[in-house]
Amino acid sequence: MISLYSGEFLGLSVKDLMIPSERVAHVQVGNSLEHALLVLTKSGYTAIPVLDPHYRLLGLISTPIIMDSILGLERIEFEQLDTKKVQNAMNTEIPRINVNSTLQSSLDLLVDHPFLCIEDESGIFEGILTRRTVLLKLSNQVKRNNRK
Ligand code: 2BA
Repeated sequence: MISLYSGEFLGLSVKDLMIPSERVAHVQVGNSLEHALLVLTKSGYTAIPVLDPHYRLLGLISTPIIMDSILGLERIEFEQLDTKKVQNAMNTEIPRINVNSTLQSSLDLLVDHPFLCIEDESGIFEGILTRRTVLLKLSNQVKRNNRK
């Protein structure tokens, strides 16, 4: 039986596993949907954070959201990419976690969300916690326990 209790996994702080903001692809709230689609395509990610000029977290933008917002009755209206703004299309109902929270409190959220945005007390974006990072840590922990 593998016990995952102990500070070694569940007690970790999200800060320990965070991808820091400077390594996270993001867009600014005033950017056009064309710019957002460019960043998404070039980075290879399907969804990325939206920030304001003060680096506060406002929401997420994704390729499906962009496609949906330029979907006309009979065709995709690509000419709208240039005029529509990220702020009118982004999803603002996103889970947020504090930089000092533990991994245990984030696990339930990661079931439904591929990544969680991390912010400090004043809402400044600090980075993201991804499923990959957590699963990698868990996998290493299980291997280490099996060797004991
Ligand atoms: P997705 O873009 O849907 O990516 C799903 C998974 O595919 C990723 O899981 C990762 O394992 C792989 N993947 C996709 N694009 C990749 C790339 N350019 N380089 C390496 N691996 C790539 P996770 O790593 O757990 O990430 C979960 C979600 O977190 C991603 O979903 C994306 O929306 C976001 N994400 C991860 N790293 C990011 C970063 N540096 N900047 C912005 N968003 C990021």
